[in-house]
Amino acid sequence: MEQTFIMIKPDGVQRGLVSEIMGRFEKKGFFMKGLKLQSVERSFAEKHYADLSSKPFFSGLVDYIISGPVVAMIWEGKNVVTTCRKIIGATNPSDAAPGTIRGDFAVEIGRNVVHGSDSVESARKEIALWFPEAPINFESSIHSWIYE
Ligand code: DAT
Ligand code: MG
Repeated sequence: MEQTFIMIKPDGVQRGLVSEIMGRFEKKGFFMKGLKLQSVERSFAEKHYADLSSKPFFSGLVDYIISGPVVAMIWEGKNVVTTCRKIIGATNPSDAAPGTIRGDFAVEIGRNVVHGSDSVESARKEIALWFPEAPINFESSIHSWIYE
């Protein structure tokens, strides 16, 4: 089944929003297939955001991502990439609808608390980068209560 990479950024960790953010994906009916608290090195953050390296905000973005530990996660489910982006909300929290994570918990674009892969292809790349170890394979016992 489809997987996505979700990261709770340093501000989300410091502000104690980890369980709130994880709970939204969990309660939706997606399954956590990877989880770790991780300090991020500059070169690793630059790799994660390589597509944005020409943007004027790139160095500030990298400084922010390495400013404290992050929570890196794999989530699995039907249409999980697109649906998690909807749950997360617009990049700029000023444009993010109430009810989305960024709409509810963030104000500034440079402190938008959470990352989610933007396509199945980037999810595949990001999962490979953040979780090089063998994936954990299990099926939740409530799977058939959520999926037909
Ligand atoms: P998203 O995180 O919604 O996928 P993105 O991939 O375009 O957005 O950008 C990655 C992060 O970079 C984003 O979460 C916040 C920051 N960012 C994006 N556009 C920005 C801008 N115009 N000014 C400052 N930071 C920006
Ligand atoms: Mg992005």
